[in-house]
Amino acid sequence: KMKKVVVFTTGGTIAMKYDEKQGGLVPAVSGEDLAKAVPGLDKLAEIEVREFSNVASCNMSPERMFKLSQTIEVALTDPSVAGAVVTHGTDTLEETSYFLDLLHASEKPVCVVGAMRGASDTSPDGPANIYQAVQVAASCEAKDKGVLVVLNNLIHAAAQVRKTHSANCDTFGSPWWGPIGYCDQDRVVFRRAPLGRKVFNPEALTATVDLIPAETGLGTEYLDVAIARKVNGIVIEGFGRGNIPPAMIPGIDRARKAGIAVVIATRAFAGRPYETYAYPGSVGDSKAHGAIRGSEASGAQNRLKLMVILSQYPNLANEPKELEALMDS
Ligand code: DAS
Repeated sequence: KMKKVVVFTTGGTIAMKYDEKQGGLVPAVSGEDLAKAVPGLDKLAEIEVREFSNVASCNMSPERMFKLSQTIEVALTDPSVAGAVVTHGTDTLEETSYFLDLLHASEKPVCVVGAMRGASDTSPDGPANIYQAVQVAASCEAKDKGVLVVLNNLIHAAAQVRKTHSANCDTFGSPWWGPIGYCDQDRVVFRRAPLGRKVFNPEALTATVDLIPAETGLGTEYLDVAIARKVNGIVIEGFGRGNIPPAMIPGIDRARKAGIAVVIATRAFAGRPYETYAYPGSVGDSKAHGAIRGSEASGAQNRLKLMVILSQYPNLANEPKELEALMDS
């Protein structure tokens, strides 16, 4: 019997066409049309298309990601459903994929897919990418590997993938790690599996978290704005090992006094932030002022993770050791 795959469409260039009046690509293609544009899709699996939204991915928000996650997980509880595919704009695809991965306990595959060329462009990449995403979602090999990103024949783990080029079709990469598999004509080939996934299950997404990039010469300006906004957490994207301008440190003090969790991430593509150094602005210094280490994921991903964790365990904002154990994993 043919496997069933549910395709959730959210929008993105994959579902866009050129509009002469507006002079650019705009959302134009329905979920049904998307599936119809893929020759041979019906031979891979029984497809059910559900339109979740049709927006450019700059409109994605953590709240929408949470709703999408809940919708997918409910669909996957149906024993007749083998896996899910999500079509998504590539701009924030790595955020939504990571968010879905954080909440994905089922062993069934969820594949997130996009396209760099619009549906009306010459040689659109969307149809081939959708074909491959369904191929992966319907495969036994993809089971128990969390949320996967499938584009340009390659399969990436959600926690490792980044959009690396603003326009090229070969844009998704997993810096330092590489893809975990690829799609071939007859089957899906995996060579690695992501390790160390931790799954959370907050009832609602209640926590707010701001992401603040360290900038050379920066003081407490943005930290003070976040404190005034009464966020529950702040992720600072530091340099290299997580070092930040020393003039930001008094802002960490003020945030911690207000009960706001402060997490240090790195703007480097890979590697963990760590208290290697003891000079002003180092992670050692930030930690002495109440901040904690995040993980080797991007600042944006650390932000989403902190939102999820503080939504599930609000009291951890004032338990730095326990919070760090969850964040740096
Ligand atoms: N249109 C952009 C987006 O929605 C880019 C894309 O989808 O490739 O993210």
